[in-house]
Amino acid sequence: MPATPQKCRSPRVPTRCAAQLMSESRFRPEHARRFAEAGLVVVPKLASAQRVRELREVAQTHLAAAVAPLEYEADLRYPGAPPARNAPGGATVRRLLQAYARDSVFRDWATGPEVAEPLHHILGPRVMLSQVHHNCVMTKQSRYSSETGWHQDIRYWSFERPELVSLWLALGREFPENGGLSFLPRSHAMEFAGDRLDDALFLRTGNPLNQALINTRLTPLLEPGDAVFFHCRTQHSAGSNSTAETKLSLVFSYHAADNQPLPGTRSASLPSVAV
Ligand SMILES: O=C(O)CCC(=O)C(=O)O
Repeated sequence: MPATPQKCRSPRVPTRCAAQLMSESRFRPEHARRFAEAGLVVVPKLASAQRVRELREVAQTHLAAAVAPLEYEADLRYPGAPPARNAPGGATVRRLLQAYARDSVFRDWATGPEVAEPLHHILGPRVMLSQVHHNCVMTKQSRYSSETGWHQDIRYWSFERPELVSLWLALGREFPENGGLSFLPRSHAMEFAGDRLDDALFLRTGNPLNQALINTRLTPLLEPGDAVFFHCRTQHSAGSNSTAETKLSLVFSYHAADNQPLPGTRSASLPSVAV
């Protein structure tokens, strides 16, 4: 099958843009194999234009009205974030939390057929949505948005096996200048010894091994409705948003039914939902 045109770039370093990570318009079994190899796969147009419009409208309404529960940029204090909620820009929302419980449009997407089919290929016949991890609309606002360093999501998650999949859906265009995600392909299968990580378990960018790896970064350019499936061990990062428009992405995480959250941990604090 001919490769689709490459659609990746990085403004900072030459990017190895792996065409094999970009799929055609529908998820197929080979995409699951690519996911297994690279720790991520991009699926263009997973959501229809109508679906994106509905999701985006609810997200924008909830953001404008600051509908709780919310996470603020100031809460995390990543580089570029306001230092406190009462500082200038302190009311900048980072995430609309608990998307699944917010509105039926989010629920329908998170458990609908466009999502379930790929997840069954990747995770097996019994897939569960975690209400604890991601389960949010991720925003990058034009002022006061922050940078997220290289990390693996599993670092703070507690499951029987580190085998979760996150589904990132672009509700608008995503590219480096508005804080689009970058990934390190194949990092899901790598081990990171202690001195390669800082105290918060972000990759130390000054470490030569890390630097060589970071040079392999892939930054998919996403159109509305494009999706990225990525492994919970895949290293990823994002810059701040230097454009005038807020970036909105819908993110859910999934696990197999036989890979349960560990009892008593935060990961087990809300019931997962069958997909
Ligand atoms: O958009 C960002 O700043 C980072 C998002 C991220 O890394 C995540 O949700 O796991």
